[in-house]
Amino acid sequence: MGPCRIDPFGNGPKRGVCGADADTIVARNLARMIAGGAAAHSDHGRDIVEVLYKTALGEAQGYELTDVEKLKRLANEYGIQVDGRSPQEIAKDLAIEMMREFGMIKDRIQFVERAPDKRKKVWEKLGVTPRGIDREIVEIMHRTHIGVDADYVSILLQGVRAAIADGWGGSMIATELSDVLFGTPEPLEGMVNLGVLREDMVNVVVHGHNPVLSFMIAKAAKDPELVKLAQEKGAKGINVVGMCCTGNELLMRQGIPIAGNFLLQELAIATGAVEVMIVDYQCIMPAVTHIAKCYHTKVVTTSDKAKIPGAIHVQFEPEHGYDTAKEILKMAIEAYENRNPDRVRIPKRSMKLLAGFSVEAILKAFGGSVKPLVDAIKEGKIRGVAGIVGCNNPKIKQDYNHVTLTKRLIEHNILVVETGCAAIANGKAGLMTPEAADLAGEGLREFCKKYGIPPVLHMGSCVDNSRILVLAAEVAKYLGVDISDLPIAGAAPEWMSEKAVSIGTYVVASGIFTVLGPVPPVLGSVNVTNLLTRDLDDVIGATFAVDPDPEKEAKLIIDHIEKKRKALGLP
Ligand code: MSK
Repeated sequence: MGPCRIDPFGNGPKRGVCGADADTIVARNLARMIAGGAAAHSDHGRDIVEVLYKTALGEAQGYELTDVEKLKRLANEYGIQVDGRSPQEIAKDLAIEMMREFGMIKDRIQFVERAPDKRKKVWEKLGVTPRGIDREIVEIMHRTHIGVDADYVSILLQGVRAAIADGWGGSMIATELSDVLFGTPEPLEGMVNLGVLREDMVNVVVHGHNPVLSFMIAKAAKDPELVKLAQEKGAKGINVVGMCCTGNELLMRQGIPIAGNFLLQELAIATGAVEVMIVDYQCIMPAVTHIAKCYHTKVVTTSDKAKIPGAIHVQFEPEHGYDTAKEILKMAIEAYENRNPDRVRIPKRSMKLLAGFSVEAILKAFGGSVKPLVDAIKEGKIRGVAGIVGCNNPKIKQDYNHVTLTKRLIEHNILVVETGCAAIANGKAGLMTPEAADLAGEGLREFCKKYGIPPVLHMGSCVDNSRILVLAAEVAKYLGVDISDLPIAGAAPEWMSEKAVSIGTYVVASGIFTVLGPVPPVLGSVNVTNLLTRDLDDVIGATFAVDPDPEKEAKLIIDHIEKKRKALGLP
């Protein structure tokens, strides 16, 4: 019957052959983007649950329960008995409970309980409280099939429900269990940009998202047998560096350097100094194998969900995690011999940054509570908080929107928290050092110097946007208000992935005004556009805004924050 091509702007047909109009088609397409993004995050979360389960059974080689305190806190939230039980027993029960979150056994996902009561009531009234993570995603695919849901409001509400299931479900599970397995991040120094590649070492780039792979690679790279092997080949050792969000996961917990964000993945190979790029899934351009062919670089795929023509596939299973990591690293050491020194061009540039700002670390920096932050906001020293997240987009000069927007906001005394490629962008720009406080307005500068923090806090990877939700919920609960009452905002100035669409949707659904740089594909429907940018405010307390100019994005956020301050009666 299709493809569904109509002409909402001219004199062409206004309905498809089945009768679907622009509102239906746009809403269906947008909902499917949300489903794609929520599925990617949540399937990543599911993989971590599996590793937790296998670790609890002693079947995951090289993995351990690192943050047992957090494991116990999570078990308490799930009503799992903690006293008198071993961490392994608790972890097994927690993993089983979390597996249930994906299906239809429960009628609401557990972490929704972390939201302020007022927010939960908004969700209940709209019927968007998620029941199961997979269920909401599958239901989008069902509803958007030919001849099912044709009402754009109804379709988009299901999109909202799946997005909440991502942010407060799949992504939050991924974050929390990664902390249990690999440690809850604490502030630590790291380096970022292509200059972290080493001319005198075997360079291994880990790229993708799931820390289950990258941690094992980082661990095995210290194996004396492999270090010796690398030295025998003339290298000083093995240099593991990150790319995109799996890089953020390693940086946040171990200070392992990051070579770059999304648009640097091909350029890392083009330095001629990368022996192996090891990838898991998400945001990996198939182009990397084409670039790699021009050099001695091998691309190794490790997940049967993400195979790339031209790559070597080594299936990574947690049961043999350490052995597989060693096998891949041996490939890298062998490839080092084939490196052509005449073609090595590593840019000298790299930048110091302070990362590791989990919610726990932020609260610790403030003496154990959100009070100092809230007091600074109340006094007006800090006007508000903005979360800047998301990708690079080849339609935008790389990092320009991220950096420009961030600079303007800190100048206006708005504390910025970041994740994903946005965080890497501002790390490269030098905005994540305590010294960067000198670029902030007077109040924020004073606050940062008092607590020894940068004006831009690195909160982790894409799934770690869930940390921002938890922080916002903590502040709202402390003040006895809804998240939508707070002087806070979100932005995705260079977004491009479906995951970013899901993130933007759950951020807005959580009550946070969100500015997008690139326009999402919704302009074909005036009704959908109006709903997203205007009418949602009445029902959810937040909307999207779109502006490709970061200076204007900053103005939108500053105005919004001042409006919210006024409504709260703040000076
Ligand atoms: S890696 S989803 S390009 S932020 Fe998380 Fe970066 Fe966007 Fe991928």
